[in-house]
Amino acid sequence: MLTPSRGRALTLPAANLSGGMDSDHIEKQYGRPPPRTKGLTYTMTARRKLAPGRLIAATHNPGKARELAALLEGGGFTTISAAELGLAEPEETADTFRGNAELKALAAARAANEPALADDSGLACDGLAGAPGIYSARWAGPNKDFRAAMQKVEDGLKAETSPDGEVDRRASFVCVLSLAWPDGEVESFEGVVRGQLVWPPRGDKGFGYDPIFVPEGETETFGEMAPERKLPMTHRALAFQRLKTFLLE
Ligand code: ITT
Repeated sequence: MLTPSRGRALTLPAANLSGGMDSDHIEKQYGRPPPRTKGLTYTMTARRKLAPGRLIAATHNPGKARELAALLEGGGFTTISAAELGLAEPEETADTFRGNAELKALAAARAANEPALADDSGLACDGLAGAPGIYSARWAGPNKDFRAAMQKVEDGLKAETSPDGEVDRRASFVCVLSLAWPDGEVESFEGVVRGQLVWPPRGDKGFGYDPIFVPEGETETFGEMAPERKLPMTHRALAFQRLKTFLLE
């Protein structure tokens, strides 16, 4: 069990503060919130680090598995997915991205007796009050028909057209990455990328909702971008950057 370090002040990335993830985590683990010092600075705990080696990508989604492997390569990690290991796919019973990411990471880590990294992610549309959100995979149905899921998003947005004919096309891709150890320790980090939804879908290079999402400041959809161009600007890469800062370096 880790003990809180004394007096090691660290400024957290903004998303961790606004998401309250780190203060939640500290409160859960030590029974009290982190001491607040000046401004946005918390006195942090010394966290368990992950040693390079094999890491389980606790996913059955090949698009995610590819992106997680690309993010981890170079740091001395090789990944193997839960699908490749034949691990069961746990039911996503939580009502938050973080809850589902943690349950997937813990299930894989316990089943394989090795650390595991899970990703729970999705598309949150402003015009649909955040839907499909944690239901992003479920909107594609059992056959994983993302053409139908994207059509459902578009139909939903059109149905919400304002009286002056405006369709709110703003959206976010959200990702929570959770790293779990077999003894039940788990750490989570969030990344969000803002963008605009387009119709019709464009490009076939990505997966899921990529063909309808244009990230802020870009003109191409994620589906039109080469994987090396898409990955660094994703919700997944942002979450990974935070995880790396705290757990890998
Ligand atoms: P695992 O639970 O096995 O990881 P899943 O596909 O069921 O796979 P989620 O429950 O996290 O994963 O569902 C997230 C869905 O959101 C996913 O199926 C994608 O369609 C979509 N999504 C997430 N990240 C995406 C990205 O970078 N590009 C396009 N779509 C994405």
